[in-house]
Amino acid sequence: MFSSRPKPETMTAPAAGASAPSLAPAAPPQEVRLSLYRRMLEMRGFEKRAYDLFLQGLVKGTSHLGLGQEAVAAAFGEAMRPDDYTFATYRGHNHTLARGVPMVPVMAELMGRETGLMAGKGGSMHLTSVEHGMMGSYAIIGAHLTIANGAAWSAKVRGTDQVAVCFFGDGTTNIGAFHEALNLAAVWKLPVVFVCENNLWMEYTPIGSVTAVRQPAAGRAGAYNLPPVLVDGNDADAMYAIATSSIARARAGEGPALIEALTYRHGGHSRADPAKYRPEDEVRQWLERDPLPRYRFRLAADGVAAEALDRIEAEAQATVDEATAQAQASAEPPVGLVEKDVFADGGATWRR
Ligand SMILES: Cc1ncc(C[n+]2csc(CCOP(=O)(O)OP(=O)(O)O)c2C)c(N)n1
Repeated sequence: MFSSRPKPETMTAPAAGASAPSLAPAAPPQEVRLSLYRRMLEMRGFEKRAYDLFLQGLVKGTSHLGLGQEAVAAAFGEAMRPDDYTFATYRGHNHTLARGVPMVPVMAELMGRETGLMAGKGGSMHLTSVEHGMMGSYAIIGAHLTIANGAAWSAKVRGTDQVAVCFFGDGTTNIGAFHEALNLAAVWKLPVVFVCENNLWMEYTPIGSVTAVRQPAAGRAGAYNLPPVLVDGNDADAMYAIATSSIARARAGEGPALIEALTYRHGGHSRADPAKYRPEDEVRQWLERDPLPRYRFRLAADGVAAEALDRIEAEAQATVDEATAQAQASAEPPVGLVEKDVFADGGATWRR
């Protein structure tokens, strides 16, 4: 068994040259913090429910849960403008909900229902809602980084000030598209923020065992003339601070950012994976750093009343229950839907 690195302790001892804004993040305003807490709770509740529904045979196909990684998506969702663009991976439930896509069609999509976000034809790995700026969940590792560049370039050409935010895992930093995308984004000063969610494992392989640098994203930022940024991805305040500053820079025309957020998935890579390959001690240490109880503790310490936090928790749970009931009550797609939305030629006028 390989031992994975970096170990959780590195969260307080970033690699040489990496900045660690997480060490002293300025606290966001109170309403932002309460919203962050609510968002994380809804994501957690949604994914736990999705897993239960899978065990009951009601969620079809595979899915990849981001349990434990909620702070990253929640913070960016809070910091982004409604017309900004999100590009996510197959582990994209949280990033979709973070953009304000209602939970009912997302849940219905996982259950393969007609009212699902993709009319039940995409499932967990293909969540997309252009009207919410959710530009897709991509299953091909690294492919969406170049697509995010395209969206950012389009925004730049059109002069719209929109920013593209692209999320991916640590393993993605070892694929060619990562390097192509980072290089072009830097050369063209594109308004794109690349967010590596370093959960230490690429499927069943520890990232440290196959990577030449200690920090897979931050350790390579210099190659693209970008500052190395290493942040505690389980700290919603720290994530919000880096999300707002990197988005503001990109929006102001100062070019891309590459952020490495240290985090951990609580479960297996996908739902067929019991994740027995991970050292028990590592799992235990990271569960102790669970972003949700940690945030509740901090909010309470900063004076938010227990009743207010209890109420947010109850409301988040009610949202999940309601979404489950509505999704379950909706019909399966009619067979005729198979041939709908399969192909769009877009016409040929753009060639002229
Ligand atoms: C081009 C390509 N190669 C291989 C795969 C198979 N694959 C799916 S997930 C995965 C691991 C990705 O790890 P990471 O980027 O760290 O993301 P995480 O799953 O941890 O979020 C691999 C190799 C794929 N989907 N695409």
